[in-house]
Amino acid sequence: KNLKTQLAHVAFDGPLLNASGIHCQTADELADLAATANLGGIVTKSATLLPRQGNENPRYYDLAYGSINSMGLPNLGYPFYLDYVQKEEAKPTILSVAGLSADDVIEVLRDVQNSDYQGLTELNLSCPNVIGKPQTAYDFVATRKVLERIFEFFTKPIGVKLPPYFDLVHFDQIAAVLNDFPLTHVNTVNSVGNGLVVDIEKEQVVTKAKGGFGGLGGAMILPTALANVRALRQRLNDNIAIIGTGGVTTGADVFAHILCGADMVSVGTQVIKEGLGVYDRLTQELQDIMDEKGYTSLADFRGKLQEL
Ligand code: RRO
Repeated sequence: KNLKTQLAHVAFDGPLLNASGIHCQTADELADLAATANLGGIVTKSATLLPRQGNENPRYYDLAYGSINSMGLPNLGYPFYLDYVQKEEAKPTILSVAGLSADDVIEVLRDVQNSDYQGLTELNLSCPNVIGKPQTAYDFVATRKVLERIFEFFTKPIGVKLPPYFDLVHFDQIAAVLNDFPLTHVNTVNSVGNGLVVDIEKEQVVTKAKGGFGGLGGAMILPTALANVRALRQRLNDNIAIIGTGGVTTGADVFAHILCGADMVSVGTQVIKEGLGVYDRLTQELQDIMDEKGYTSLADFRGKLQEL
């Protein structure tokens, strides 16, 4: 079977990625990803202009049905990740970039543009956990403005990471913005922002920052993630690829993302629960489903979800 896939000019041996933020902040973690079988490519922790410690602990909490996090964008600063992606040879990379302001984003992307890096970049417009900062992509005017500024000078392949949307009108509105720009891809979804988990024994929240409000991930967000992949695939230009992220715990979930239109699929919470061996298991389970159905490539079923 052939699990090959592609984003813009970049070819991947398989469709699976780590979700940004998952096991990709330090040099050691990134080296682990480079050595992970059945991981098609490597996404970096979202990088900011300056290094950040992130929010106070506890900032990640494991749940039976997923996870909640309030990490607060801890990262080593973009020069580290820009250097890393230029040296990585084992797999294709996606350099994730975030900003505390549009000016920060522009400054980082100018350096990416001026570097020798020829791979993919992804602008995170959807971090829910930076204290006092809204998720940019919920503001359609601000999103258009930052993309206009970026494409005045940026000529390398770049996509965006989006938050989940919950209204069909919002899918129309974000797609209308994104379709006006030469984006390589859209990565959907980031965590479901500002959930609240309650420990009833302690009568307490479970993460420290923002009074316990944090981003939800894992099995509980799968239907939301699939809806976002499907709704955006129905609305975005054909030349914008889709990375499906959210709620994957089985090969069947990977299959579902691809059926909704995903070109690649990333895994976050389940990597933390199970370790990097998860990519072997998901790949085997996906292949078993393809075998059963007689499919030999991802294109045989990508985007082919049927309506009743
Ligand atoms: O670091 C985080 O708190 C974080 C980020 Br930047 C993000 O994009 N999504 C998320 O769930 N956590």
